[in-house]
Amino acid sequence: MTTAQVDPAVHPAAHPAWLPEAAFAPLGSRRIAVEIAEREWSRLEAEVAATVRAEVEAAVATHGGAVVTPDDAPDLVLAVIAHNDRDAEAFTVARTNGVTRVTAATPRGLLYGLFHVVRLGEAAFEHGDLDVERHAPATSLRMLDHWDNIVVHPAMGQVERGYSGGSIFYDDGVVREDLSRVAQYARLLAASGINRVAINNVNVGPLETRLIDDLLPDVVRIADVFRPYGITTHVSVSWASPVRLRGLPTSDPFSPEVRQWWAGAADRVWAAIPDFGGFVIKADSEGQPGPFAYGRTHADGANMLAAAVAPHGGLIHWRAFVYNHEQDWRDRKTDRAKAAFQHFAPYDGTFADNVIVQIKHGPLDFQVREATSPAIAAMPNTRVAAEFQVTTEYLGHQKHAVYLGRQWSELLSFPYWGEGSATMADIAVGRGPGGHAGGFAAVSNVGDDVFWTGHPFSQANLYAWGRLTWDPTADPIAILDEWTGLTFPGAPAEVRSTIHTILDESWETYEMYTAPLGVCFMVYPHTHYGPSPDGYEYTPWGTYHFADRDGVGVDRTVATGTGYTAQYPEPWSSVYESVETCPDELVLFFHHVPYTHVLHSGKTVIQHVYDTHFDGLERVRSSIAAWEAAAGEFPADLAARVTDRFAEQLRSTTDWRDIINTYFLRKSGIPDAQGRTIY
Ligand code: GCW
Repeated sequence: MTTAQVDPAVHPAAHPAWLPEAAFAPLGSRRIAVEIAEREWSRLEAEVAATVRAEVEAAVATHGGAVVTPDDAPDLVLAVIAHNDRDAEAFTVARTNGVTRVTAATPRGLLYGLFHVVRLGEAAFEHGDLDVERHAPATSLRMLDHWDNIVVHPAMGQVERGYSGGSIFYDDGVVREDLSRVAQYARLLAASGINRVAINNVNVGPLETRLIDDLLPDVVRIADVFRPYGITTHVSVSWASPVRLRGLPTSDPFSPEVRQWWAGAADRVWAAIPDFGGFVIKADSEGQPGPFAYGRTHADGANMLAAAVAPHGGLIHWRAFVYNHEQDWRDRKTDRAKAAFQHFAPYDGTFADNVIVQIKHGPLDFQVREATSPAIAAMPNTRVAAEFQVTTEYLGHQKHAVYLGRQWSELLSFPYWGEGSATMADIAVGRGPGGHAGGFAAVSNVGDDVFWTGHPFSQANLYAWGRLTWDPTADPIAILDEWTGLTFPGAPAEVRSTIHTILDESWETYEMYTAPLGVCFMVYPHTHYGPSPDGYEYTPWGTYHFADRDGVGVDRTVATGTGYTAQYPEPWSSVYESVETCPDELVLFFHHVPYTHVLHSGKTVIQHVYDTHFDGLERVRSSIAAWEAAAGEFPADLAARVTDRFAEQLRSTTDWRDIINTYFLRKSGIPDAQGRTIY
């Protein structure tokens, strides 16, 4: 029995995701020696050491192997040895004389090494001698942010942008009594590479504000469940905490009383959880309070919090998602895409060492296709984290089968200064021009759903996120393969090939049948599900496409538009400025063009819209056919769920095709060259 077993009386049995017992068979049927030298380990390392032992014991008990001493002819040795590896999470694997040997400098490194062996399966034991191979994460900042509310929010529910049921942490109004599901989750995360979790929504309500106050004992309980898997707990805090919690008249970062209050709060939090990670904060964004109210900058605000947590080695993740959400749509000068750069780049170099500025990968909001955020490249003297969204707010609500590994991989490898230059991932891991590491953060897609993620295939996104934070250069299709192998061990080859057929290019498919050519936001306001081409057009949110009878797209050029292209370094600034060189997939993000504009592909914009929408639906139909042929090979409950989701995806995709095509036909008056039915 592992610590991660779920009490069926409290939670319906959760799907084991990528750690079913069968995945441990190759390891569990072996003779395994675990050597962890007695040392003055920190509490975290000591607990992780116990986890490694418990995992091995459970595996051999199930699969017939044995825990043996190093002298007793083991097949596998897992050893923490005095190592000069400075990366506490690194491990090495080697094979000599029929023995596979995993070593690390710490129990945490060993835990990652253990899961590596699970991933390898039989291959870990099959070969002759293998040279020492070192594995280490690209960064120690590999984070998931939960947008979970303790109390069900009237508009957003329990998990803001959550499509997988309720929260695994909270019942309506309280932290769950039984956190065994969280323990299972911690185990899944550790096996994917995640080592930090923020446990509540960045939109912090009155009750959630109290997590650093009278509800702190609940945070202690959650941290206790994450720790054995090497995961550090973080909390999202409200800028207005001193006012809300103690009735101070102000939250001004320059007020001595406010500074003192935060220092006291940090002291209390770290006294309760000595290895606590830090605070995440969304300030002056979408109605959240922040330092602007006092005429202070974001650097002033972040540095004040940073000073409070610095004595404890804590971090401040300060989000850069700051823009005017009360824009007048008549105002053509203000461009929401410019906001993060405008608010943060001028303060580059002024943030404290323990501040991480967390910037969304794109300048708008996790769209299926938008440009990369220029702000990420504009702060060489700041620790910058790249923020992603695993939950599919704009990508089908975990009702559509959409694998995001390829999208993330493409974004992470975007070379900001041209071919061969530092990429988004390089900047985040500290290999950019200034050499400061901020790491990676993403919004989780997990809830109390039996499959964790609503659509069972959305588990692959969570897994891929963890793996890409560990190695952002990993091949996302190989990761998908790895996920399939772990999740359905021993399944027939058909299972693997069906998953590839459905998921490999599903991101592109989703792009085809939704908003075209980087135009963004043609979704229903608020829910962000389903086609509503003008849903945001005359709203205060700053997300417009300006379609009229002649053309569509946002002119973000310096020459005639909002001037946004100037925020990019060369060559991108010039590449995007000119409609001649702008890549097709972003042409409407950067330019307003006539429907008859001819793309590099040779098609006109309008014909591209029609073709991709007809083809996108056909691609979904092919996925469904592939699914129907192989569904019988999958576990029945999972298959039933997937079948159900596909029915909804087909309905929704048909809506997308017909509504987007009809909208553009009515706007442009230009018929489809192939004469297909448009309404
Ligand atoms: O994408 C938008 C979402 C909000 C979210 C916000 C953010 C948590 O629609 O639900 O708020 O981004 O990232 O802060």
